[in-house]
Amino acid sequence: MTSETTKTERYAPSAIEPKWQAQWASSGLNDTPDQSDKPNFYFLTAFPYPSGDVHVGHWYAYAPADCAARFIRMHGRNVLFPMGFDAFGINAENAAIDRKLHPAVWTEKNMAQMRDQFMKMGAAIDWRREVITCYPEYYRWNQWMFLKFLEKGLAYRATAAVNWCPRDETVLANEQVINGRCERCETLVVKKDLTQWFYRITQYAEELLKFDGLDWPERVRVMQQNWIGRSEGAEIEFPVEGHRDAAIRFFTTRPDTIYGATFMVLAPEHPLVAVITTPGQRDSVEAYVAKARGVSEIDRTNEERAKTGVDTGAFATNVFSGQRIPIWIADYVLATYGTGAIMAVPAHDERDFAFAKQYRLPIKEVISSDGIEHDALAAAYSGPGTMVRSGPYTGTSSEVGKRTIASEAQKTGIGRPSVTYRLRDWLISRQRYWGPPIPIIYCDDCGAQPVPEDQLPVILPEIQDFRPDDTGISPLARHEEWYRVPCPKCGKPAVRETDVSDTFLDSAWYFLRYPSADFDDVPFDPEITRKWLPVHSYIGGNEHAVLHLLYSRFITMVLHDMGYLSFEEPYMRFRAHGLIIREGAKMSKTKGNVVNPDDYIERWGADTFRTYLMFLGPFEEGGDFRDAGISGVRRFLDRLWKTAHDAHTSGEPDTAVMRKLHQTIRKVGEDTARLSYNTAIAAMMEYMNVLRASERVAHRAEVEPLVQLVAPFAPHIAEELWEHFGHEHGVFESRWPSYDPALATVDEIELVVQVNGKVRGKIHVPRDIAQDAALALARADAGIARFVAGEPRKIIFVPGRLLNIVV
Ligand code: ANZ
Ligand code: ZN
Repeated sequence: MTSETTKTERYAPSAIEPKWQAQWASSGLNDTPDQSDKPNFYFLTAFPYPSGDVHVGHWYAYAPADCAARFIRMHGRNVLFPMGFDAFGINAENAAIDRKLHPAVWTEKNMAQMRDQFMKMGAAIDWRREVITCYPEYYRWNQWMFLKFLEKGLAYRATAAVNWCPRDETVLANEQVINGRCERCETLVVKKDLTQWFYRITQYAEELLKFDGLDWPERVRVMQQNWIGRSEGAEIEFPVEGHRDAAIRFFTTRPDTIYGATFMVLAPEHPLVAVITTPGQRDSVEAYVAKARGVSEIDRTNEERAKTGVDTGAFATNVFSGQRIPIWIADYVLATYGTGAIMAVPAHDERDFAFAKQYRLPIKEVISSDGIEHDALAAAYSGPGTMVRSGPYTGTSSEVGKRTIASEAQKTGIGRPSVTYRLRDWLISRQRYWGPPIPIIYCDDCGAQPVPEDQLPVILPEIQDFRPDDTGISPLARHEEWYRVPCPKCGKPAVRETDVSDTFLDSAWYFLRYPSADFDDVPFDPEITRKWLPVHSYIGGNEHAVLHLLYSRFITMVLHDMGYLSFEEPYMRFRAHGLIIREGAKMSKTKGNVVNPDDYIERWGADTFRTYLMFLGPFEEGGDFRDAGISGVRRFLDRLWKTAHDAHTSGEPDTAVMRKLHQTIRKVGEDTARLSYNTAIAAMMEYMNVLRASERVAHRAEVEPLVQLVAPFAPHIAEELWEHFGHEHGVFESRWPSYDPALATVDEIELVVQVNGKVRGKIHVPRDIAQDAALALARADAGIARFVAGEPRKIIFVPGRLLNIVV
């Protein structure tokens, strides 16, 4: 069919978008089979919690992910692109409480709405595999895993001073406390003594540091490594005077400084405090201990804060120097790190130095940078050097000293080399309603008994008084009819655990469930799992860098070690998307500047909105949403529409245009593969300009491949134009166009970009680039974009040399 004869209709997204969405749904285009003649590829994006609104932030994560999934499909892969809802948890529960609805009702309503919004985005989701974490068919497997962890000693119950969020009225995992505040509601977290369930993630600290074979951003790996916080050193003990059995064991990363340990400090919560404190010091010690309880961890670890403490009156012996050294308590020593006690070396540790100054304790230099002994130190010296005033070790380098002192301590039986981690076990109990009940039954005679596997799931009952309170007792504990059950072991009356488990446990393994969503008898089918996993590509937010990603890795490693999985890492490639702002400002409801996707779809169409979100900045860095910018993208699609409709088939395509086409195919392919959407779109726009600049009607061979390049970004218009070109099968069943390497080589130059006359960067561009295309590429460069706010007032373009943007 040639198009010269057909009358060109106007591009009307509102007509074609619903049409194709319905068509894709009914043809099952997005229903990915478990096996096909193409290799499988699992493309995952972090599932949302059912807030009821697929907002612009979601779009910013999901539209590019959808683009990548479609792109990979066009490269001949059988791509699984599933979606679900992280439906349990405090967010959903609080929102339901605010609206005076039951969380189940609220969640259901929202999920329906959000599915609809995903459809309007044109997302190629395989909905048959939807995973909803608040359904018993999902969370029974959380409970099953809990039982498996319990069997292996990886789940345990302990009383501990745990993080309590007074606003959410529940305990939090350490990972959910950010700078001393609740990760969710930012309320200051306090300590509370409670008996809780923990997962022994610390047992996997070493494994979690590895990242073998993973393609992850360096930044995320470093964040996890810092969170795990591995420290190498030694554990050594000093005897306490007058207490035969009470040696104080401490962890140090600097055994080489041991001759400079002039006092010791215990955490106020240390169990030996009550044992060793002398009668004369008892009152002041007890007062200090009581006060320390009210101080947040963030304050206790704040380097700037004035050091406080109290003398216990007791003395220890520094076994190495032979000196008698006082034992103090101070809140800068944490009960939960190392052994909760330190040897204080004021000459070489800043905190100890400040403390010694405050309380006039002796400061003894034992490491010297120049090997010479100095009399007074103005500040702690924490660098390396030569050991001085250190008995037989004097003259030894500090690096060597670290090892020799540790092994000497080991020889004499008072210590050993040791490794400490900052990572704490994962507290999984929550005193809330909206989560999976922890499958345990307490019997007076038999203790904590697991619910037998064949009695799973322990169904969360539908109760109306599900609000939390500040007692630390769960809402389910108000429901005798639910929690009174016979002991599974002896049959006597017993009670269920009334806490539910952390939502982060739900999301830690959801990716395993998608491929096996249909299976009732296993959490994930071994054969299906082998076909799809591990996940090839995962896109999520930066906020997941530690919490969710670390938990997922842990759960995967445990399931691997139990023999359920053949791989140890869940996500081979991970990329975090950036955040978008609007006209330079953070979007917020109070400012009233939040972009509502529905308004934009109505005005511009989903294809334009999607493409603009991918165009407005580098995906991993985020960008600035500008209403003026979106019209440029729409103009591009309008032109594509017209050019495709006008295209003819007579004669041969233009050689120069074809050269540019091959260069464009290459660039769009390479850029999209590395999620550099903005530069890929800029390249397509540039090509469009070349097509139009040739002042002739384009040949079909010059346009048709462009429709394929556009398809992952703007799927509806591409499908429509592909059909217009007379193809029997849809554009997503077509293969991504290939390029001729000889034609695709680009003669590139370095173009200097100025903003208001100041050089702000250089970009690599084809020698013959046109002004518009150069401008688009310049604006796609993050370094330059920072200086270009709003629409430029004037452009000065010297082809092949310089672009000056006046704003
Ligand atoms: C003596 C010493 C001398 C230390 C010196 C440092 C420098 P990282 O690197 O973070 O692992 N420490 C040990 N347990 C502690 C606790 N529960 N609360 C507060 N501080 C504690 O830090 C290890 C160092 O932190 C340890 O090495 C110990 O002080 C202190 F020149 O021991 B050090
Ligand atoms: Zn019993």
